[in-house]
Amino acid sequence: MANLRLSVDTYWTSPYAFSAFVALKEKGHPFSVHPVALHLGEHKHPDALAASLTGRVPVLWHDGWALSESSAIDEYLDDAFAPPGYPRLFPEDARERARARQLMAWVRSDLMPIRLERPTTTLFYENMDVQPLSTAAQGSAARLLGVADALIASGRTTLFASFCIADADFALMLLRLLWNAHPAPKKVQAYVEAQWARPSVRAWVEQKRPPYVPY
Ligand SMILES: N[C@@H](CCC(=O)N[C@@H](CS)C(=O)NCC(=O)O)C(=O)O
Repeated sequence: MANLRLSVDTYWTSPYAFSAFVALKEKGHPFSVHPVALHLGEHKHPDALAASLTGRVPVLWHDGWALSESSAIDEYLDDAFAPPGYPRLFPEDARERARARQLMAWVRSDLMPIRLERPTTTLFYENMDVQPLSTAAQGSAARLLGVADALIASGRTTLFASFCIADADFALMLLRLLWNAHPAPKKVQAYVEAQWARPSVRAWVEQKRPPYVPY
């Protein structure tokens, strides 16, 4: 049986580790988790660097072989544990699969003001300080909600006919606004709520976390 291990941050707040963790859970294959203390520089240890190459989490270990970069991990898992034996992480249709990858690349490379002003600590820890969004973040929020409005069909709680890993990533990005009292259309709220109720997502959300120490 395959030996799978995932390195995540000790606080369980990394949106990238979240994506890889949800992907693994969706596959249903047993795996272990290795929390890495980023605030103590554990990811910069020579062994960790040699494995990740990038000096970041998440890192997936599969039978001793290591891979970092969350979207590469998600795609690798869909290749290594492919349908029909395992649930699909990316849509079968080429254009839907491309759209999912586009969205995943976008939430990782853009919308920086939202990521800075609504960090994931505001989702996974209580009583985090939040200030009103800056003008730049309001602009990013309008773009994010515009994309959500264009891609989420009324009455549907997944982007495509069934769940794909882009749903989890997209919901997490939207949640940065919604859980910080940002208004959003009902269909977007319903989409995010449904995604946040998925068992694979709950498994991440409900992790026991150590007290958060800013670093
Ligand atoms: N593009 C990478 C980003 C990974 C990343 O930035 N991880 C952060 C935690 S959220 C990290 O390891 N930070 C430690 C550092 O940069 O020193 C991915 O998608 O996996």
